[in-house]
Amino acid sequence: MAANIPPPIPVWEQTPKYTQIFINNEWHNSSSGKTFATYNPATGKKICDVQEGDKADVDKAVAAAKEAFKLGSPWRKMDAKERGRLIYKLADLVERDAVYLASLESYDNGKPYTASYLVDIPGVVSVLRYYAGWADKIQGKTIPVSGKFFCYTRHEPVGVVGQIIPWNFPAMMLGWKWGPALACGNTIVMKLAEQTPLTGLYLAALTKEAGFPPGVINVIPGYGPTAGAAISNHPDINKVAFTGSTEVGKLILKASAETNLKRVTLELGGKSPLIIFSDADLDHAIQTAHDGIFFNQGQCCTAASRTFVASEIYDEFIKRAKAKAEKRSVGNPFDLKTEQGPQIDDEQFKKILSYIDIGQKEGAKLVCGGKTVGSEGYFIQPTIFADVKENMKIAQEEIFGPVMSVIKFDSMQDLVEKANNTIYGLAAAVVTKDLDKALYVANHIRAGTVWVNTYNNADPAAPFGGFKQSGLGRELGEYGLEAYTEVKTVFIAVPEKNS
Ligand code: TXE
Repeated sequence: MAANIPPPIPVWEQTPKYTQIFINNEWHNSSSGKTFATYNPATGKKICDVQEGDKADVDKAVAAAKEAFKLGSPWRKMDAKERGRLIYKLADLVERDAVYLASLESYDNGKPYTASYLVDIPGVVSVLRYYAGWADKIQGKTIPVSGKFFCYTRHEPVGVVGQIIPWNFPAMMLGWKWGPALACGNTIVMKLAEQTPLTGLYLAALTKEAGFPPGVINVIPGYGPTAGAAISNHPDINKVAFTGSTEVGKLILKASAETNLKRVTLELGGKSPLIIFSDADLDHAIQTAHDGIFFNQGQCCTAASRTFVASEIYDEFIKRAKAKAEKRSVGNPFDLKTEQGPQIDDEQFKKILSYIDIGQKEGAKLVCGGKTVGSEGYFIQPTIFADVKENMKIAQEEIFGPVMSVIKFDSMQDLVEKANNTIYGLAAAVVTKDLDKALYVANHIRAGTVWVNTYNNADPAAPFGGFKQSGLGRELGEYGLEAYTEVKTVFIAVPEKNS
């Protein structure tokens, strides 16, 4: 799927194939008999009804996952290499069905089909392949302890893991969570976001085709306060991995503390600074700022939502950033020329519009955008605010929409403190040709990822996660395995020990 080849014709007109709950490699209706609708954000119209899982369905899924994790089960007895082979097989099936999956992702989420096909679905394939390779390389150590003992460690799977994912990258977030969990030998109960259940259900079907034993992967469409809370409170779930808002992340940590101290990893919100120094190549800086905030309709936890620009280039930056934003094509996600689709739903749409209103009331200067686009769906113009002050709400709170907030700075003094002046610490970036400045910022910013002269790079091999209230733990890379294993230390008394 090379980036320079146009994506094939989408197949989104098809009716979604799977709309039920996936437990034990079988499709089930909800225990309550309830369903919920999923909508096309480009039109606001219903796509289909989906079975609504809640606590009773989570209980069934956890029982299946527990059974699949039982000592002596096919999954527990399976060679690590075979686990890897199954994950590779799943990746191949995702690749086989990439056009369908990308189409379905754009239909349910609204993101441009070109992004689904060139970024999201290849992202699932690559993270699965990366972790497939790890399956037979997860090793303990032998440790030279004192006395006549042989000591070694085993990296065992944690057990039944609950995974709760958001709607902004539905398939990709699933891949980030399944890859390491499966490589380490865990079993999974995943709750999909209520706004975007369709690709996750299709991927569940592919796990059966790949040959995963029943109960290893269970997938529940449903709401947060019901199905999600049932996962975070469940006594038989050993670990929860969550991506979503900081507010809900705190609820999940609290639920763990109040129940069984399940291990918790959290990938939460952000308010990431992008610092542009006066020596920067201005075209490159503007492109970086533009992509950094507008990618995925601004619905990225890493969005460059505070753009610090040096006073020497500030006026020129604003002028050219405005011209660029005004040219961004907003519209039908299935038009291959579309760069920006709709926001996910009415709630996010209204939240973003209210921040645009707040920004103006707080005295920031609306340079462009600020309005809705078209008469149906949840489209918002690419929006730029200039003269933003660092303690304004639009510079402190996560807007999660296509809204760039530009803050002028005069010198290096206080710059890092200002950039760090947020409860979040997910990512940061700097654009400069001066290596000293780049390294100074990279070393002083309190954020899990720093980009220099680039933005939004993620790679299955490189860890990702947040400082401060942006999260707990790391996903991806070798670091991402830690959350999915328990380390067991074994001492064996031996008659004699030699070095
Ligand atoms: O998030 P929620 P929402 C941020 C972003 C956005 C805001 C609200 O600022 O505007 O959060 O979005 C499940 N127990 N991010 O309301 O509610 C929910 O069903 C257990 C940043 O969509 O956090 C979904 O599956 N689970 C973010 C998932 O949590 C619960 C991506 C995320 O939804 C739950 C999304 C509960 N009590 C939003 N309540 C990122 N880090 O990328 C909800 N959920």
